[in-house]
Amino acid sequence: MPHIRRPRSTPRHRTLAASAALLTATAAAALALPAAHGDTPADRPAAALAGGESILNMFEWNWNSIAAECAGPLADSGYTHVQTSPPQEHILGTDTTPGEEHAWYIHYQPVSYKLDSRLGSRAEFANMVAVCDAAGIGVIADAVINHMAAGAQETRTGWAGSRYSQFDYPDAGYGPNDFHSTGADYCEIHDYTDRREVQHCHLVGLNDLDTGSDYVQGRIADYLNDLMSLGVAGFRIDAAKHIDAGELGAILSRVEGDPYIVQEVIGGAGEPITAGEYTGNGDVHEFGYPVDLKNHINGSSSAHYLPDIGTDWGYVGAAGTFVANHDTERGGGTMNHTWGQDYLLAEAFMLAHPFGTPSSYTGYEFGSFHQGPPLEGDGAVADVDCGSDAFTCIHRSPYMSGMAGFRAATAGEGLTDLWGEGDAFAFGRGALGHAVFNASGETVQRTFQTSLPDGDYTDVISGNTVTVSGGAFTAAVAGKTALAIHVGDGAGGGDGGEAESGCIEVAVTAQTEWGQMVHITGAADELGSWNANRSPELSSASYPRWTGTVAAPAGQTVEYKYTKVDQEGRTVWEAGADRTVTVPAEGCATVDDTWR
Ligand SMILES: [Ca+2]
Repeated sequence: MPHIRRPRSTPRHRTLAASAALLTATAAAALALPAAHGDTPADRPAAALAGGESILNMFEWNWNSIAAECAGPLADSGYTHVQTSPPQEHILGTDTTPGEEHAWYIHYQPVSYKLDSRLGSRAEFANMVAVCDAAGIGVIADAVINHMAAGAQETRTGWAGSRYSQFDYPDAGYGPNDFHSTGADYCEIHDYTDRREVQHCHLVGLNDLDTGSDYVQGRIADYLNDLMSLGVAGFRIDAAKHIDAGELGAILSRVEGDPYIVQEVIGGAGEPITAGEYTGNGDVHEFGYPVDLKNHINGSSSAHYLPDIGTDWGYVGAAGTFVANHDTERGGGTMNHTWGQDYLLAEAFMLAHPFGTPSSYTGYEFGSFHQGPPLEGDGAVADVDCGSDAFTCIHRSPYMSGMAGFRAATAGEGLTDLWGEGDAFAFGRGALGHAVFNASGETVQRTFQTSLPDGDYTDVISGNTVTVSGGAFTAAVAGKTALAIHVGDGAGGGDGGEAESGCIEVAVTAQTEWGQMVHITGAADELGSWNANRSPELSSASYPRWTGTVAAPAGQTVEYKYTKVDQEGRTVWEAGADRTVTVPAEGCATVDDTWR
């Protein structure tokens, strides 16, 4: 329908360059207290993820790098979805606060709905969705729909060349009549106990869209439908708390298909807007969950209470669970990757426990709050090179990728065979899996009762064999580590029908640091299914030549790479494309390579 803009006078107010620091300061303040809301039964029009599914939030990964990860290490990881950073056109880094050029938060300042950003082009986005889809991985896009950028009085140009100024974004189809609180009504959000202010005023100067307007709802739905047409599986709704829940529902009702929805609603004590208002639209990120994980794994509470985690702890029922996100990892309210094994234990627990829909997190190392990711000379985000740039690639850890597989294998089963003491605990998932978590500093050695069938299993974390006999297994679980076994791992639990076994005689020249071992890691089960911690270790007897004979499926072409794995399971991947070797029907293939 035609949209007629009625020009208004330009507001007198100075527009601040939006600072996400303020935005996140608000979030951090809200995190100080657990969310004070009840459990509202979900009556959602949106698709829920199934019990075995899990999301990997790949913050600031560009589209080509996500595609490569979907086709490689993620394909067999157990993760069923990835979440991207916002894909729409954004402001230029030069238009951020001086001293914060190229900050990550420019993605949260839309200029238009063109799928052209420093993370990649529309064609690259579409290719990523197709590649991930082919690997069985759905793509969830971060949708910034509450606001546009913090436009200035003068006309500026966005990443894709769209011109804009305050309350005027012609390439998005928005003029002054499409925003809340313009002209004499201009206001910014200060009082979080005032519902109208939170939803109608401007968040740190970000131009707040009139989401009650039929036209604006249609424009936002057009954007989401454009992403749906490229095959995305769902949306994370940024700043959902700043949009009336009913208006957001009206927007989502105009989206074709059946996307998964998870909404950012940060509850706070004494605030009128609660997560429970939004469950009619889909899942809501539960911000109390990561705070409780931190307090129980490395805080004042004992870890063995964690198996009880759920709505009894005051959480929203349709909960999106997480250990950290891009705001909280910087704000200090939750753990982040610098917490090492405590962080990995939290990720592993979240994936092992049935409550909620989990979003794991992988990002990059940063020295300051606003620091952006590695960039190319033209300002585009550089391709990820695990092991040699700032991207942590922590998701390749068995505590994450392997435990996503545990979640998939144990779907539909509740908790059984609970045990807990101090900061160590264990639980089964019916007859499908069993996990032990040791957040203490001491080794836990004991016999665990389990409902798993007798047989040999492969520990997802260490790759070691665990034998279940007579409904129990005995294990020594070192401090700050975990153990997880499940049926269907190719090693036990009645999983038969293995392919004929062939072999590869491996030699690779590689320099390593003290404590690192070289592995051959590949797509085949025998090579760890791209999980380096489960892949065969080579011998250093002829260092720097690493050698070994490893099992591989006979008569098949096998993809592989070399990895360096240290005693804590940290993995460095060699650079370049996957290698391939064809294993003969009888006898071994031979490879003689040099680390890249
Ligand atoms: Ca709003």
